[in-house]
Amino acid sequence: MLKPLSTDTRELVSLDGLWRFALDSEEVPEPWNGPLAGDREVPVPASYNDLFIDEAVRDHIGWAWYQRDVRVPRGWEGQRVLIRVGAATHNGVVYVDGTKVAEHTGGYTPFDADITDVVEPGARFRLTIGVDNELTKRTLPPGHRVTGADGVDRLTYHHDFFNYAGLARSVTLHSMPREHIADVTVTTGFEGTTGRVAYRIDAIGDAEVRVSLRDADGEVVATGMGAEGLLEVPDVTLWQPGAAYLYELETELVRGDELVDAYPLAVGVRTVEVRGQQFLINGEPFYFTGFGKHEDTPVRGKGHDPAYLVHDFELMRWIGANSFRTSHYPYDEEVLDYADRQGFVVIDETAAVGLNLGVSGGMTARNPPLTFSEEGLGVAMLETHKQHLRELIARDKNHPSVVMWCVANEPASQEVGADEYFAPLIELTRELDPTRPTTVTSWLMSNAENDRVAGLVDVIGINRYFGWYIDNGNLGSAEVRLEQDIRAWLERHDKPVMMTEYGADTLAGLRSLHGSSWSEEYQVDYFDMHHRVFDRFPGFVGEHVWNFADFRTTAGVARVDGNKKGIFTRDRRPKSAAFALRRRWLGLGGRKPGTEEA
Ligand code: BDP
Repeated sequence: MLKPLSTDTRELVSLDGLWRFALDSEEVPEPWNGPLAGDREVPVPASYNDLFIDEAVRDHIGWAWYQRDVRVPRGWEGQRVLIRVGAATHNGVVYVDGTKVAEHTGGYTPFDADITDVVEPGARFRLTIGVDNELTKRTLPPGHRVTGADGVDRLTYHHDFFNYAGLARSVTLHSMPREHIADVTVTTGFEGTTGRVAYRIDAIGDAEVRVSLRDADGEVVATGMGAEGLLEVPDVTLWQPGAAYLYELETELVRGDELVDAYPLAVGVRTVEVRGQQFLINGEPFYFTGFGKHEDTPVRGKGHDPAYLVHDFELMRWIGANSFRTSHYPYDEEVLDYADRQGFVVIDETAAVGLNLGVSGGMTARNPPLTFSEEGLGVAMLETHKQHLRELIARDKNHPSVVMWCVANEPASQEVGADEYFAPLIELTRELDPTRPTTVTSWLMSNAENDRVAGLVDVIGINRYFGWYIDNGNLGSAEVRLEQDIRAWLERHDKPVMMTEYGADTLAGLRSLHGSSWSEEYQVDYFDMHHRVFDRFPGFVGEHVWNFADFRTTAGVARVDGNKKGIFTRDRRPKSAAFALRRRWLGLGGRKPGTEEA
């Protein structure tokens, strides 16, 4: 799915800014039919939950309505006119005046509403977008309503981060010609000094397709005709972790001298491969250092914020991180564009978190049904999950920064039915993108012996909390367990194994002479212990600390004002562990500990 851009043939108008806002509880039955009730306004992009001093907004369950007036530019006569919604969490519906023009499910992927037939260039219309945050057995992530003893409904779910809602990403009015480039797919490779860019253009209409590839100086280095082809790039400069280099693929539809449509795409030439227990980028072993992150900031919630984007990358560079995982959902597209330009490596994850009915808000649930049984999440969830994968890969397939698809985080992979559930998903992922490896992160209760999913994926990602949820305060015992756990995975599977999560809650400023848990000293000791263990295994391919920063969670006994496993606080101040990690990671420089190059 191509991002809206302004090109020689396309235009866009940002609809970001303040919109009128109302909850469904405050509304008339058909809010799109007139101005919204009340005088609330909210910014787009932002989650709405933390904006007001009002629990009704913060804890709202169900539909909320956004509205503004929009004018279609006069010059758009004869063009297709669309509205791109970057994300509506988790269900979205779009109305132009009284007409419904789009509906979408999935809170972290974009969708378009084609409004060509219901608007007039030069005229104004009322745009209303409904956003529903309810989680059910059919949504990803899953969740459900629980009625308390007080008769009040609350949402519960099987993950800890707060269920922020709203229009957290940009909304754009955009135009494109009726005959247009609908999609572009590139895959890249190289042999010796010659780069290869295979491309496929899906076009609407019968105009001719023409492509040219420009280097970073704007020089044309290869050209092609036709909807599919292979471009050869002499003396190619590769896209490398930490040393991004981007070409631009200019795709055009032409009829004689007429330019029908044009769309430019950034292309990084690189390869990704799993060989034995190695993870190779451009044929070189790559060692992941970095984080599981969240889109989470004060006040804005999950609202995309380019200032935090730039600052977070700056902090990651400072600390020596070369990569991150988009835990636990696809991030704003701008994050990936920026990673492409900045040379960060990304593990791109779906919103499939909490496929684990044995966990409730981070705690163990009582007598849950088997997660993948019909009584649990069942076949309906499999269909939802497939749709999420299709949308993620359609959106992110061309990013050189993305080196692996994470199909799910911490499912109940030890339960009966997990293999039957995941086999078709992994197959679908490979069918949609044969060029990137797959992973599913494994939770603490699933180990090399009882796991049923690791055999299906290319890379084994383990989330481990020895020294936190198990052996809290006892790093000696935790070290033994951790070593046994990693050894067992490496012995059972001839696949790369990496740590996709390890972390300890730490209250910034709490110091301890005894290294007691929750203190900054404990977090440092906890990581030292892990790194000692990792370095004993040459087959290990990386370490992603949980989490980059403290983040907001649901209320609960296990969380004090949120999840405090951040290396940075929520406002991005370093804890002591940041300096210790920096020493280690800058020293490693992206290479496996113990290898000659390190
Ligand atoms: C893991 C989850 C992650 C949690 C973390 C924790 O993957 O989302 O935040 O545990 O408990 O199980 O801190």
